[in-house]
Amino acid sequence: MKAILLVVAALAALTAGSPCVTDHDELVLRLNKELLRSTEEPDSLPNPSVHIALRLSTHHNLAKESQHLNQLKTKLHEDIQKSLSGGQMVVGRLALYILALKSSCHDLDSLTLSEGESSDALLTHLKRQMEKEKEHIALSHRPLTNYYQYSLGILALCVSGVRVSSHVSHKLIHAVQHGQIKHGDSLCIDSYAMAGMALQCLKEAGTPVRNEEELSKALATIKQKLQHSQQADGHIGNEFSTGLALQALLAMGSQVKECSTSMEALRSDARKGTYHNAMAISQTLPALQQRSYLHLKSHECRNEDDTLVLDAAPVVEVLPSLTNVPVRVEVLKADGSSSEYRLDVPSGSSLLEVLTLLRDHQMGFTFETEDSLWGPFLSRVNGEQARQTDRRYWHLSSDGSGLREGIKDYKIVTAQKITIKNTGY
Ligand code: B12
Repeated sequence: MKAILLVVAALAALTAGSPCVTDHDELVLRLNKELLRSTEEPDSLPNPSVHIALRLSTHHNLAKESQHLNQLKTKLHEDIQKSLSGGQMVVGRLALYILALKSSCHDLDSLTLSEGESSDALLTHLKRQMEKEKEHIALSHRPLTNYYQYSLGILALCVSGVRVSSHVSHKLIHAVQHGQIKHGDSLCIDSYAMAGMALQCLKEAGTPVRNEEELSKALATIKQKLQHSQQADGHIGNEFSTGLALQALLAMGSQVKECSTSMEALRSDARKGTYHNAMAISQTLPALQQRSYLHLKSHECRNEDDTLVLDAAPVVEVLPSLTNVPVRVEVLKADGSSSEYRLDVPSGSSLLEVLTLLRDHQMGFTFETEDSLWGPFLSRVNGEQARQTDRRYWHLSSDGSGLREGIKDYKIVTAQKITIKNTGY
């Protein structure tokens, strides 16, 4: 009996001391604060995904969140208006903007965008953009943007109580069932997750679809794809898709226990500082708090906590690195021609710093970037543009492995060969 009691006591001590029990709240709070701090960066465009995560969180700083909402309504609004006037697709950003407004319980009808002569409500524009996407899929089997944004569009309409046309939903269901959802040339967990939340929303809203059975099958396929993509360390896809995948599983009714391996994978990444990009935090924090974008449907902005305070910004002294590492940069153009550059860079430099050094040293290397919610996207190298309209992009890899971060976030600490390849998808 004494022995059994000892075992029980030892087990209890073990569980109490397990990492998922001890530092979960602390990690969530840290990420929450980092996300709030990111809204204070003066130059960057206010990020709607950050706003959604702040609003879905348990802890709030209502004054700062309201300031951020105002920035979205001015700066992001203007940015979307500019793109729309220039004839560009705005599905993803508009959908995130609508979800962000919804997360703050803002009246959606009070805001309009204009296209040509007419000025219409945001949801009317989103519906119109989704029609364009649908027609493009009918013609060429892919959206003008991508299935991640197409799903976001459906989700934003559905969460706002707008009926999504059965033709629009059918195109997503079909893409899921025919494995057409890719990131580059590999399976895109992020997009399957977003599709899962969008289709689940339609199911719960009782939205008429072309075929009920097909909708259920697509949801089952997504669930299965997400579950089968879970690795031994708990990641579903990679460290940047796991949060979205968990959100989708939660939305689709799966139980995601706080001590599950996937949750532990997120916490372990958070401890290591993997989530320093605000966009990455914004897609992870809701899952850590057992929340998904579907919660926005019934979100009420009442009796909210208002205890989240920012401590003084930590003073980070960046000491110049004493060690240099050799880097080779290879550029492979669309016609197969290649150029190689060699240089030594201070250990810890970002790839963006490396490319800037190369350009400044006038080795014949040039590059340009485009801003995105994730940071600078490499768009032109040595005068050659890899365009989304041509289904091409500059793929980044290091010693043959695809980078899992962009040029600003990826840090170089060891000798390596970076390959920048104009790739079709
Ligand atoms: C679609 C997509 C792509 C498409 C974009 C073109 C298209 N078809 O629309 C393609 C295939 C080109 C692509 C490329 C890359 N991608 Co990508 N992409 C996505 C995805 C699934 C959706 C993005 C989106 O539309 N968002 C919605 C709109 C509203 O936001 P947006 O900011 O305006 O969208 C633009 C940017 O996100 C940009 N973009 C896409 N990927 C990346 C990656 C980085 C690092 C940056 C800065 C920008 C960027 O393209 C979008 C359309 O214009 C996300 C998934 C996610 N969780 O966000 C991954 C994701 C953002 N991509 C990722 C990565 C790693 C890349 C690559 C670096 C891969 C590589 N090894 O080369 C490259 C970018 C290289 C470069 N030239 O700078 C990671 C980023 C993780 C991180 N911590 O930075 C994500 C999160 C996927 C993942 N889980 O790993 N991507």
